[in-house]
Amino acid sequence: MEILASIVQSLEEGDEETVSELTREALGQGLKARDILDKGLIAGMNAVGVKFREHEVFLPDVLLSAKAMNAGMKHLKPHFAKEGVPNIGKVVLGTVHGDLHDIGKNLVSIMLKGAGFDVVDLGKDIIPEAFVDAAVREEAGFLGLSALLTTTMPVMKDVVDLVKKRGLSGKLRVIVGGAPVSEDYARQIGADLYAFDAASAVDRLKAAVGR
Ligand code: B1M
Repeated sequence: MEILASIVQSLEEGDEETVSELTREALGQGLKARDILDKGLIAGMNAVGVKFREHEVFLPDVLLSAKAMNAGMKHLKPHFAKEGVPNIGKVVLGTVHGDLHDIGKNLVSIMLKGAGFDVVDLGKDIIPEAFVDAAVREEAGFLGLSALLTTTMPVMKDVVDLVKKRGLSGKLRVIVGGAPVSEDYARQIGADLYAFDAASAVDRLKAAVGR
């Protein structure tokens, strides 16, 4: 079986050790980090998501797959986060309150750092006040919000509203993303920017700082 398919399969099985080994091996074979991520780790996680929705696998299985994904991502991280890239802007990033999904947000963080952004990652389950306080404290130009649940998407609006209430609109721009979030939704809640995935988050933010 080709190595990317093996990564998908091991990730579905939640086999952390094998995913880690295969990811390292794939890099050794000269495969691009981006391909290993998209066609191996993300493809595997998507397959797990489908099985989870269809009740073929359950939460503990998904957690094992998530751990396996992180084990693979550890090897890819240095390939995305090039050292010595000049700092082109500061982003305070996190997953919104009530939401514990952080794999996609971590990817966004890695890719932004790789593109030269200074990223302050607050983690997950972050309340609106904590987002805005951190952005002010860090003198960040951007707030990056991630949500994976339809039930936590409204927290993004709370953050946008708080940015406005504190008179920070324009100075502090909000970028939102995550599987259930759309360009339309971003517009509806008054967010400044939307990105479909980590790569487009880099593109959107680079464009916003004129790069
Ligand atoms: Co949960 N989960 N989960 N889960 N989980 C989903 C999201 C779900 C779609 C699964 C399903 O039903 N098919 C579903 C949500 C349904 C909905 O709201 N419509 C769901 C559910 C229901 C739940 C629970 C409620 C289950 C329960 O308890 N009954 C529970 C909620 C817990 C909570 O958050 N309060 C729950 C728990 C969990 C785990 C803890 C087990 C685990 C998370 C582990 C972790 O993150 N550390 C988990 C996982 C892993 C998933 C799936 C399977 C995979 C998510 C993932 O990591 N994808 C997911 C199904 C799926 O999405 N296929 C599912 C890989 C990742 C790379 O993609 O996060 O989409 P993603 O990130 C992308 C883009 O979205 C984008 O870029 C990333 C990649 O380029 N992006 C941004 C993300 N943030 C961005 C920010 C940006 C820009 C782009 O700018 C700032």
